[in-house]
Amino acid sequence: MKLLLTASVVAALALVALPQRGDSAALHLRLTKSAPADSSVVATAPTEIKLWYSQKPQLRLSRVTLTGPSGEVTTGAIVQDSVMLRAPITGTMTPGAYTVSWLTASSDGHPIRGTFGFTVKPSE
Ligand SMILES: [Cu+2]
Repeated sequence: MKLLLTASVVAALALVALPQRGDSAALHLRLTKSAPADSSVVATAPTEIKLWYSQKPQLRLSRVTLTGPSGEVTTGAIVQDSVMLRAPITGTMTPGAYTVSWLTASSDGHPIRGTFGFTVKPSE
């Protein structure tokens, strides 16, 4: 009986100690909003990219890349404000289609990435 009890306690502890698997999506943040917004058409070139997440991202693991008709556009150091990341655009933006690629991590440290696009309308 004592042995059986010990075995069940060990089994219960093993369940509690089971590591959280990396595919547990509930632990992972997702992009909830951006500025410019996904698939938006803007009349003037933005001066920054803003990304809002479902939970606080890790700044030191965050990267933002902006690519346009003439290739990559230079962005400055990312600034964090709680669940929001902001990357200033320091390069020149001509009218055309742009893609934002972002990389960050939620609290468990697993990298999460995504892309979205927007268009800068030619001036009339
Ligand atoms: Cu994870």
